Amino acid sequence: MNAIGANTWIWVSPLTDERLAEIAPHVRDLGFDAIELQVENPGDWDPGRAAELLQEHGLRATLCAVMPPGRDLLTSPDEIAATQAYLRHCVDVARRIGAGAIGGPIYSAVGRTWLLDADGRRRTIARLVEALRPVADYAGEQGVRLGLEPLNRFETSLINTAEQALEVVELVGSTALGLLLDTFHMNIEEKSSAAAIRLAGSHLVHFHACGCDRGSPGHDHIDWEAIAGALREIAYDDPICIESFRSENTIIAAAAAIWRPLAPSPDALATDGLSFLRSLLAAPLLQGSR
Ligand code: LER
Ligand code: MN
Repeated sequence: MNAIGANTWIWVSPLTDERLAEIAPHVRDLGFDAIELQVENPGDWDPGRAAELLQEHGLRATLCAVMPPGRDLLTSPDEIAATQAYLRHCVDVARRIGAGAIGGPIYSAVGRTWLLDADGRRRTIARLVEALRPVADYAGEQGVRLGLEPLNRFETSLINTAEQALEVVELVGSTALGLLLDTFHMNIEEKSSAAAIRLAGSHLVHFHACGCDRGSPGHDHIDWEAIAGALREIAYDDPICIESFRSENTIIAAAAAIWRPLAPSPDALATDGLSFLRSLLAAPLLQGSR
């Protein structure tokens, strides 16, 4: 069965060494196998200390890159260079904490949307491929994979679907570059989340699970049996992480448009989601799930 993780944004933002020292044992006590950390600002927390802490508590690590305004692979040369340096730093952090992949919308700032005609889109994707290739090469050298994450149309206009992400993956042509799929975004953008997972196939390097309202997975209208069936079909065996946020963490809450509590408490969100995912993944595969 896949390792199940929780991201620390369910509880805090930004992450610090002190906060991680409290949350890691808590996440372990709640029953998770993995914890997802984020590099909001390099230096917020120390990767060496985090590696020791996660080892002490027997937690696997997963890592997300964060793309606020100003972090972008499609803007000015200076901003692109700084973003490439940031992503290389994330690769180093992933390596240090033992995360096999870093995921996120590693192409453009979250919330930046603009209209492109077919020709403009072709040129923009070509620029993205040029900017991503050296980062993917570096990740490959370090033995870390990158998961390009499609986001919903309100968070980006560039890559909304698995098919669009795969186009970039194929053009970059590096085995280090794959996809991160997130049930929240797929529920908005894909005709079938299960079909998107099957399309990603062996390129899927990480997976975010949360309800259609960004709360706990389960007890919502997402077709979880079909998703579990597709993940099994493509033999996805890396972690599945619950990704959610709370309105108290104002910067990330505004980026993800979290305006109300999504559960009675962060712990309730995490534990409800964990027990749902464990029983989902343990259940026999339903025939014909789409
Ligand atoms: C990041 O993984 C994500 O899914 C975004 O929606 C965060 O704004
Ligand atoms: Mn996500």
